[in-house]
Amino acid sequence: MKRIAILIPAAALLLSSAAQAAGDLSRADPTEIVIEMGASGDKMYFKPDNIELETGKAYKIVLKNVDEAKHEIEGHEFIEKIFTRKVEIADPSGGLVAEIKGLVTEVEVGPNREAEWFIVPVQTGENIPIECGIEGHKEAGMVGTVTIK
Ligand SMILES: [Cu+2]
Repeated sequence: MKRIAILIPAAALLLSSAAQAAGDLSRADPTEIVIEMGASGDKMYFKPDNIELETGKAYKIVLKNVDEAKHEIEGHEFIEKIFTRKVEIADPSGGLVAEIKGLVTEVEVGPNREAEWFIVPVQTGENIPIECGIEGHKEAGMVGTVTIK
């Protein structure tokens, strides 16, 4: 049932953009937002830990892990409110390693690496929780919120 809830907004987005001839959102120039994933002492964090997005706008969320440990970003409610265009992974020199398209429910980033998550929010929501799903990281403070206007 969860899968249906995710697919409907994406389908509605594609239908409405076609009907309004508002342009191809899957190719729109994205607004870049960098979220740093890291640790300081015994605390772990997302920085910033609150981001604000708008429905119908294209975003490139750069997940920049500056830590020696791997980190993830996930959140069931958040995933249901966005359409993922793709996830891109580059090698340290910037060469493309992989471009992943389709339903994404979490993104895990290796130590001192980054990934780019291209999304279009399709539903509004206030203070939608996100967290790192790796054991103990949420408890260490690796949580945040997303507001979609
Ligand atoms: Cu983490």
